[in-house]
Amino acid sequence: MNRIFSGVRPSGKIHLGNYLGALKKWVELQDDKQTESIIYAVVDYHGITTPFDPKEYKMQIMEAALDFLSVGVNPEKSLLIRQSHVPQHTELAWIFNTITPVSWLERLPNYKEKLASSPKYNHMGLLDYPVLMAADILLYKSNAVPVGEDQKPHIDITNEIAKKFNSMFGETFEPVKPIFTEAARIMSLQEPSKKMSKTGDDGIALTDDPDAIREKIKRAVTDSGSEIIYDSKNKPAISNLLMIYHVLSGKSLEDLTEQYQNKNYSQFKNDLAEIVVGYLEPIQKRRKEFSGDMDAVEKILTNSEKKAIDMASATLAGVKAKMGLL
Ligand code: AQP
Repeated sequence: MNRIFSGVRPSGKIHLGNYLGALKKWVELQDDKQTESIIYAVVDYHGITTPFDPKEYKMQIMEAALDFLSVGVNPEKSLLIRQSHVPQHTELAWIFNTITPVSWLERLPNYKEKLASSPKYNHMGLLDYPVLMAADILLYKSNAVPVGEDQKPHIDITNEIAKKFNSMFGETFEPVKPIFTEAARIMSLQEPSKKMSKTGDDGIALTDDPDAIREKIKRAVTDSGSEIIYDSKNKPAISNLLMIYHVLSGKSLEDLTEQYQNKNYSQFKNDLAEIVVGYLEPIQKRRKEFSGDMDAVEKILTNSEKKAIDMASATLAGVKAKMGLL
């Protein structure tokens, strides 16, 4: 049985990459017979490892929670928490810090990339991000994590930490597996060699209005040659757009290739824009409903956090007992 944990940093507007790589799967897993428990988190302590505005941050955290609810995270099936409201996350991370070699963290690609984009943010929190992520997952004895492909090295570190803890203090944690979707790496619409990100300016946010979506897709770069075929190596830009079209429309890549055989990029992009607009419409409608009652959203979070604290406390007590801390 799968015990699921996953999270999103409230570092900006949640975009189609986050949705297709993770959130869409989150919703599907709620109805999977193999699912035993689910915790989805706004990982606000991870969010402060890169530049953020404290005046905006509280709102960004609630915006992320709204996005979770609007895409279909159901509080009756999943716990929906703010990481910083369950203090056991950082407590377990501290314990894991004492068994994690710094060299495991320094070589991670995400650390190097984030450091390159904000060199002044070279602090312990950025380096330590994967240790906190290991704590997030293992705190609930989770064994399955739906994430985008960029998170694979962090899942590997989680397993290394779990293995090391087990060998030092006795069997405690099970191996963790990542769950990837078909669209595990949606690329930037302007630079298809980079992944779409919240901090980039070209991501399609789940909250973008129809005109903004049409404009972003119209401006998306394309590859040389006019063929509309899926070939991620030689045609990364059009393949990325085709992948988005395929997942949101349910049409196969082969059918799409056939449909656009004698059509140009502009016809293809117009149709894709309408697919995205149509797909996001009900999500945006639900978001409006939830945002009309933020007290209810707060209640969903606090109820979930109470339950999460009970689960987390049990794991932490077991960990501490094994380490001679109780
Ligand atoms: N482009 C992407 N394609 C597929 N999946 C993606 N994810 C992120 N970008 C893509 C997945 O979304 C989940 C939440 O991501 P995150 O908030 O934990 O952190 P991130 O990977 O740092 O996300 P961003 O969007 O790139 O934000 P910024 O710009 O703030 O760094 C994860 O499961 C992630 O894999």
